[in-house]
Amino acid sequence: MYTQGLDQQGKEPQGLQPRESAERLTAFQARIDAEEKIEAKDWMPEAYRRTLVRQISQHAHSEIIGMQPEGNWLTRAPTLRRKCILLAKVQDEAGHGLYLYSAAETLGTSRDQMVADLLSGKAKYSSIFNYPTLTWADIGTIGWLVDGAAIMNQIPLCRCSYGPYARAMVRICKEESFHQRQGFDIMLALSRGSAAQKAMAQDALNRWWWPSIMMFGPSDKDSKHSAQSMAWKIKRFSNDELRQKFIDVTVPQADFLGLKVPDDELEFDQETAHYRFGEIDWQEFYDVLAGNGPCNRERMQVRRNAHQGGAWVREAAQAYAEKHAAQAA
Ligand code: FAQ
Repeated sequence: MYTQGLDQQGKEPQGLQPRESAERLTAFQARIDAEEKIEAKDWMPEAYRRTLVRQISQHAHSEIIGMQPEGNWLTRAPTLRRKCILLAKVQDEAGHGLYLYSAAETLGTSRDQMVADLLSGKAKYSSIFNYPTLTWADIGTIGWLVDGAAIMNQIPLCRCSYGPYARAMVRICKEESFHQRQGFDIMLALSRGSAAQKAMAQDALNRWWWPSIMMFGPSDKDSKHSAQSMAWKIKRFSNDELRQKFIDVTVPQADFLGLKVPDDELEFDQETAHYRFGEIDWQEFYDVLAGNGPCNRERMQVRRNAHQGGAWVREAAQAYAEKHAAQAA
């Protein structure tokens, strides 16, 4: 627990202003409003710190769990070239998880604690990774839609008020851009291929469309964190705004592929220059968040096994570091 400014009993040292005095909170908000970056050692309200640890750690967990659906196809990629690309992508996701855990650690919570919260089910990860990858077209669809949605959500995070998160997001977004393109390239190859390949691409789009647009989170009226996160410039756009932007750029891409988005109410509105779309099944979204999606249990079991299986590596690394520290002393 972060205790900067408190003595060992957790009391305010005498003579200092209270940790969260109105003056401090106002001065903090003024820095945010002036677009200054907040850095790790700067004073910040506890709620700002907690919000960031929650969001960044859940983002990190999503990258790590997100390796599973695609990892499932590494041994079955249709060509050596596709296999190399997919391998690089899955490794990138691991790297994103590590930058993000590091960014979150600057806020005073250890990576061990964050991982423990994931494994105990206390911390969430993105709903999208609880769906199965049944065919090779699902790999194309994940790159095209899931990475596409991730980019839409994450480009504004490069301007997040918290410096370490914003800077981590710059590199992550560059890599997500390559991921999106490789996914679209798979979809292009399939949609220009045989009738069976095109049908496989359409089937994957049918299954992934709605879960992808749920990735942006609950509708604005039900989003409990959005208002405060936007005031703190952690989020720059609301969940619904980002969802709409994603739909507006993605539907023409589906048209280009000759695929049909599975939404009979989808229609371009000339007046607003946005697509109108059908009702999202929020019950499905909340079921997945509650742990009852098609793959939630499997994803967590694989992660627990991997964590246990990696214990000897962590112990060996620790023993090595201690040996070197002792030699240097
Ligand atoms: N899934 O009040 P809000 C990727 C939770 S990375 C699960 O709107 P907030 C790369 C939310 O945590 C994908 N839970 O919350 C990749 C909160 O619960 P809590 C991950 C969700 O934080 C590609 C509650 O609902 N990206 O894809 C979801 O203001 C391919 C109320 O929601 C990020 O994490 C959801 N979809 O807005 C990897 C980006 N949506 O914490 C591999 C950073 C909401 O109170 C392969 N995160 N919840 O228990 C964000 O931008 C935000 O946290 C949102 C949610 C937009 C996800």
